[in-house]
Amino acid sequence: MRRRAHDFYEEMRTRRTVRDFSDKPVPREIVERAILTAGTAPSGANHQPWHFTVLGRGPLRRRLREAAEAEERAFYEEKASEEWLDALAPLGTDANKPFLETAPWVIAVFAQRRGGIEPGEQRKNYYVSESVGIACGLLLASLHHAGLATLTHTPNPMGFLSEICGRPEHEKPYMLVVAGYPGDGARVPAHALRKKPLEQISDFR
Ligand code: IYR
Repeated sequence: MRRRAHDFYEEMRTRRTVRDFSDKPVPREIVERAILTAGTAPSGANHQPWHFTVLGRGPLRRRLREAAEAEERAFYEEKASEEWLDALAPLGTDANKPFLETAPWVIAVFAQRRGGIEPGEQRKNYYVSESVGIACGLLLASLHHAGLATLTHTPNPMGFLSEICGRPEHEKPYMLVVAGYPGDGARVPAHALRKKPLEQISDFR
């Protein structure tokens, strides 16, 4: 048990958010398996209030990039407070999101306000955002375990995603997960390597 807990930590702590992706293809099966893994997450009343729209490379990806970059430009040039821009500075992000076109896969995650378990059901869902957040964590862990780099991306607002992916109004666009191989010479900011020690993130009583 100790060894398994230790080994899992050692593996997960090598996960890095990457913002520069290669166009090298990744088999669809890897993404399918990661989504099945995400689908094992606990959820309110086991309603599994998530939907994953997987965008391979193609015309939708250009639309996605253009729409996301338009929102990001508004964010970086007008909407973001000085405090927020200051917090982002060590990451070196900006409004350009070429990876939305180059990476082999972009997974758009939707949170279903209504659904239930059976296909076509429209029951109220519970703890939607908690459930979908956990599922996204498992999705990232699975993709990392498979040997892929990932990026969680949340342009704000994300309404354009529903239209591009053809999803209904009662589903809230939750997050984009980009997956693939890092681009040649991809680098991660030193800031991202600083993880808080156990004493700072926990206490035992
Ligand atoms: N969505 C923007 C800004 C951004 C916000 C946070 I908080 C980050 O941790 C990273 C980026 C973008 O993707 O550039």
